[in-house]
Amino acid sequence: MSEWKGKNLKDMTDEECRTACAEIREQLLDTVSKTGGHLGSNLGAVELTVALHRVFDFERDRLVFDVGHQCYPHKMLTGRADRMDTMRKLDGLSGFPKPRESVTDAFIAGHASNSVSVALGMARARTKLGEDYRVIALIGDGALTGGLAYEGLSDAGSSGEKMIVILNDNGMSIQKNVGGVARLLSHQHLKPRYLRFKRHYRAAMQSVPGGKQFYNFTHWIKTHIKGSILPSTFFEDLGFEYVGPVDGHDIPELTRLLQWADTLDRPVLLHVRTVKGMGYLPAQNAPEYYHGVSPFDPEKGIVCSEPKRDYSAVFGQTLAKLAAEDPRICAVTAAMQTGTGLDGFAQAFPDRIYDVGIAEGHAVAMCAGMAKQGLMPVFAVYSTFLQRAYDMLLHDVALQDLHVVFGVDRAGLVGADGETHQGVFDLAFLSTVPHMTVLAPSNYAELASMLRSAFYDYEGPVAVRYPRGSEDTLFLENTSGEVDCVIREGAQFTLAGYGNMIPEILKAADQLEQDGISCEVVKINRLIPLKAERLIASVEKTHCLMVVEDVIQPCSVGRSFAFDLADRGIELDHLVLLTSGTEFVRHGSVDQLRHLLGIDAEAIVNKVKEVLA
Ligand SMILES: Cc1ncc(C[n+]2csc(CCOP(=O)(O)OP(=O)(O)O)c2C)c(N)n1
Repeated sequence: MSEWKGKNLKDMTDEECRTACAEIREQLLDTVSKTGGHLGSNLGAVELTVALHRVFDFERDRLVFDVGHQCYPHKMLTGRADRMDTMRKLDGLSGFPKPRESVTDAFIAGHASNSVSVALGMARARTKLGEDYRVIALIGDGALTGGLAYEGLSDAGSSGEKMIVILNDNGMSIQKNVGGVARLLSHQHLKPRYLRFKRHYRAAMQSVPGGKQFYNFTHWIKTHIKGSILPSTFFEDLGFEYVGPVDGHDIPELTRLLQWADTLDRPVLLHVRTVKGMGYLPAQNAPEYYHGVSPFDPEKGIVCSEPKRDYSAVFGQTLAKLAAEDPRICAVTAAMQTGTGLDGFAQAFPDRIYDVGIAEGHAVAMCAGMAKQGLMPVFAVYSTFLQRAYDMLLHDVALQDLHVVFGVDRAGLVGADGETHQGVFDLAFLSTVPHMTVLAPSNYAELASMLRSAFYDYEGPVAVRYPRGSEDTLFLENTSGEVDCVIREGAQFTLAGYGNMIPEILKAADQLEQDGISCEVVKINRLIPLKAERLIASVEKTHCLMVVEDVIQPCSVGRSFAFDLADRGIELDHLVLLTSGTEFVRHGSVDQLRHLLGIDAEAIVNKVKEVLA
């Protein structure tokens, strides 16, 4: 049952629903400003979510969120309001839909543009199995820039399946939405007033003798006249019954239209206009700052002080320097300009940055075209979203031997966003791409040097993968000139790693030294192709090796190295490979997750002692 403060939404009046919306907004602002998370999208979707819960029953009906970052009001209406302050914390609620949390969460989401495909699959399953429930996809205009959405719409429109696609159009992706889709949506128009008239006209005609035939005749004439003099909407051409745009904050109107959509036995697309950040002025006025927030004071709003210095910022600054020297360099982002640190670059070189929308596959194929014709593109992308572009990387870049640079941001554990966002897979898939180079800095200086190196010292596809957040001051040396190097000498045990694992390994080595175990630490800078001569020399000395990584176990560097050792006939007394394991990694802080996965300093110390014992 969908309820707010103990009252079933289906029994509430419009006025009571409005009050509920105000209370939901208040709680949203209060909790998200403490926990961090997605604010603007949720504030904008409150009325829409309430209307949906008024009309449908999501214990049975299926609501498929696109991206899923706008699901907070849905969680609050489905028995989780009192646990919202645990959201994104270890063992707390997830910031995305999670069927394991509630039967009302129909499907896990996190990556954009798949909702229509998933919903169509559900609708087809329902029809094939002779079951009876509704299926609704809720997709934003930003997610509609992703090609996958059109594959779903094209199939769904022609399928004839009873389903509803709700397009939540707020003109925004994380930043202002881009491209032809944004323009297309501003032209789509079919007045709900016309639909109301049509509804009443049909009802009236059906109640008089012969009225039904008369209605069908006039409907036929209207359709043909309309078709010949008015352009149909894009969605109608795809096979949807299109209605919109409607005010997405008008609960009675939304309720009526959803009820009407529910009476139709075919695919319906309801185009809803909402205001991102609705009800909280700072977020309404600057929605790009309130898409995803860290904890902040709602009284003051987010104070935009000095831009913070983190790996993304250093990437952007370095790229701008390189671009100033070399006119061939240009940057590509898939709707993540700010997140990947490219705002400064965009200001300095507005005609050398391309925001392609949430379209990672297209971004990589486009980079391939740019590289083929003489440019030096860099695609700045989060590790988790690069997953979308694996085939383009193989087919359009590597196979054609093209020099495209990848700035792979948020590589490794990312923390609170959880399973859908952990950057633990990139190494596994990049390691299968022929001619691929992967470099891994452990501090800002190394990131800057490696980025330059990626452009000028290598050919083919080159990825520089760097963690989320800031560098750890425990290791500030720039060792990027070497493919691997000894950063601490020792005699008994070799500890190896890269990226964010280096400070953990150094802490462990300190502790082990105090406990009487001398460890040599080898840092691997180039993960692919792996040519770790220093590491080999070290293990030939110690005969004991532990490789520590925050990536999925298959295709980890440690595994590749183990094969290398076997090839060379080098046998070790002890070989320990620590990784993020073989499972999806849930949400929690990065420190907590490292601890749980057994890849923090403490776990390294314990494991070395255990092995030596
Ligand atoms: C494949 C993929 N790339 C990038 C992202 C990052 N991302 C999360 S939300 C978002 C914007 C979504 O915009 P829209 O669908 O319009 O929803 P809104 O936030 O405006 O409600 C982006 C780019 C993602 N989730 N998935």
